[in-house]
Amino acid sequence: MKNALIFGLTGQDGAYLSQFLLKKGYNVYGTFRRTSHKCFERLEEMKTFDDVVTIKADLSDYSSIVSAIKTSKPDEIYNLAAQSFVGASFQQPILTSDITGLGVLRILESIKEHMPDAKFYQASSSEMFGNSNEIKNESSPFVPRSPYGVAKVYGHHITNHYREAYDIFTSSGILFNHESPLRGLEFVTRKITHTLSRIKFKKTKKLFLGNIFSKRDWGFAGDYVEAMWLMLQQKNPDDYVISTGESHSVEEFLTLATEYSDLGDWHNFVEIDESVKRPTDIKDLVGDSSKAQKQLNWKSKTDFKTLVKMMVEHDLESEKLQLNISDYYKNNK
Ligand code: NDP
Ligand code: GDR
Repeated sequence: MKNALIFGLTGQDGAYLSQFLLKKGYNVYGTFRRTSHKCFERLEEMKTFDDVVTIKADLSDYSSIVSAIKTSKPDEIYNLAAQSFVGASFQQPILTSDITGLGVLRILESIKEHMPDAKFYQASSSEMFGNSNEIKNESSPFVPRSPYGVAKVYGHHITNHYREAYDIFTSSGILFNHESPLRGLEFVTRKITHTLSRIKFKKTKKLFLGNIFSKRDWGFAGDYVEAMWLMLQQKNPDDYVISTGESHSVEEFLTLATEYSDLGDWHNFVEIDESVKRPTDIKDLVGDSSKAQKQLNWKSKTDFKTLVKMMVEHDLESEKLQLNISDYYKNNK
């Protein structure tokens, strides 16, 4: 049995990847940060919590990274940990650079010193590309437009450097936006589906959004974690763009989600909040994943409509469940 170590186990992708690797028969280890609140909710939802070994580690703390690597003796290491919210990177640029950028170097140094035969996956991002009308592939230039994007470019280049300089198996997945019912509540897709379900159940009245004309290439996280794994099963390390190949605007997402929530015209409850808009943003991002299709035999399976429907249905269901639970307690006082 192979050992896998996931940095960023508690995030959206960590939850899907842990489930995927457990099904493949891996011993799965994953890192978490001490928090004052519950942090394993996603793993509980995916029913993987009992089957993974959790290790406390923070990407700002080199010794905890070394310790995680020594404890798990991994064949494969997946770095999914990051300050991953682009919006927050404008308010916390130094923290973002330290975790999302330098954090990658701390892992790579630990691998070089303690586990040089382990294969390493770096979660690179389409945010590295920035604005231009072209469809992006592995050769497209990086012109990032946020502190997050800049930090990811550093993580990407340092990953390639350790491949070249020290012959370590390091691969980067340049993933475009991928969403799911486990997506963080601040990202626009989940913010929309979660708030719509609260409007539906009369817990709130308004949905405040920023630039609804932004377009993104949105896929399903469950499909994308398979690509991460496939990259580490290749003979040689490499970089791959992972995307669906089509983009949709936030407005399109909102319109469809409102329709699936049966809430009428979204103009009745959506307000544009200027403070949510970013100092710089990317207008449109579309990826060309033909290299991954050819070399990894990977293809995005879930289309846009199915993704929106899945997220809406999940959030409506959980609001309904919460309502039933509170009714139950009211009736059984
Ligand atoms: P999430 O924000 O859901 O998860 C991020 C993970 O990183 C969480 O487990 C979080 O822990 C952890 N983390 C944050 N700060 C630290 C730290 N200082 N030390 C250790 N761990 C930390 O992101 P996703 O799952 O969506 O994304 C996974 C990776 O892929 C990220 O690197 C992201 O930047 C990248 N990416 C994501 C894309 C997407 O569309 N989802 C697209 C392209 C790249 P905690 O739970 O404690 O906050
Ligand atoms: P993104 O995702 O920045 O692409 O980064 P996000 O969902 O935050 O924004 C997408 C687009 O929607 C616009 N937008 C809003 N965004 C948020 N969060 N909230 C709003 O209310 C809102 N209104 C409009 C944004 O301006 C933007 O244009 C995600 C993250 O997962 C990164 O970690 C990852 O690297 C990239 O995707 C690829």
